[in-house]
Amino acid sequence: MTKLTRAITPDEIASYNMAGVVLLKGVLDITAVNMVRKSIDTAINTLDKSQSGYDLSAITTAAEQGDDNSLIADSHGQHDIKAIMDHIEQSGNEFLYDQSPNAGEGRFLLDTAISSRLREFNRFVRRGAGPEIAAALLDSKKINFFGDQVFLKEPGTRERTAFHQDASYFEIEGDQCCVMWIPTDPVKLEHGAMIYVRGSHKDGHLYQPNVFISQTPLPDSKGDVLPDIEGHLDDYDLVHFDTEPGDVLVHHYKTVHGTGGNTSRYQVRRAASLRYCGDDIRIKRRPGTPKQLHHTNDLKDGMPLDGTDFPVVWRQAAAA
Ligand SMILES: O=C(O)CCC(=O)C(=O)O
Repeated sequence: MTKLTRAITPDEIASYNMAGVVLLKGVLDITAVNMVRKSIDTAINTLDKSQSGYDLSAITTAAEQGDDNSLIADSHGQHDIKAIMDHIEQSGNEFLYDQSPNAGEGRFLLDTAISSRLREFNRFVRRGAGPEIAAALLDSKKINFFGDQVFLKEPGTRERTAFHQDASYFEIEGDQCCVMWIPTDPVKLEHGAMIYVRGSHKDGHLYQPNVFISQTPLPDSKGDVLPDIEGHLDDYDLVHFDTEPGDVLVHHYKTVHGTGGNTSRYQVRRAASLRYCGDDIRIKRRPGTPKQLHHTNDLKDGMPLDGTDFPVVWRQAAAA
């Protein structure tokens, strides 16, 4: 039985393929949205127990204040935060901030792999609408779940999310990978809506991953240098969408995207990001990418996605 409130249309599939992003209006029901919101809240309320959970606003504040003890205390899990902050300082890049009267009052929080910690969310990523959406867009015989992150920007969050391309953070290669951004609050530009460079999934570049709060690439990462999009917004074919709970924004994993801070006064912006892959995706190790501490298997170049780390969540029905 379908978990979608409606079918994905041929026009939506064409938009995904041509622009590298599509807004699927109202495809999730209220029960799914409420469960995702509750899961984000649970993850965020237990962020200190996650090895891959970060308060990026606390990190920018500590870096500005030269509070090395806090940066070192944060350097226990997925990232060496102190080394990354030193690397940003050496690069000469600034943190990317939005200006507003309340800038700095809110926090930018993120966590990775909450499906490995929260049973209901794990069920949703495997048995909810995500696999069906991926199957409709990726034209694949099977769909593997690849991973998840959650993002929260409180009102008054000054930190932008730097433009980046997910492909260079993911240790895979191929074409059939999509990312679903699932907002659980109404989102307009002022709350930190996702902004995409239309068609950038086809420009042939694999850009260095960056540190999100600055354009500085992650230490030791490889790839092309991403241009200064924030500094030249008019030069790019940018698109953003106002979204409501129930909507799902889906982008190709090579589509370049970023967001503003949340300069609104009262509205939090919570979203889950789910990643799914199709038949042609293979493992490709990349130096300098974020450690995926929840993975249980040793990954080798050329391996297809499989096993408990990348479960098959959808298969095409056999012909009768
Ligand atoms: O929500 C954000 O600030 C960034 C999300 C993002 O980059 C993603 O889901 O790929």
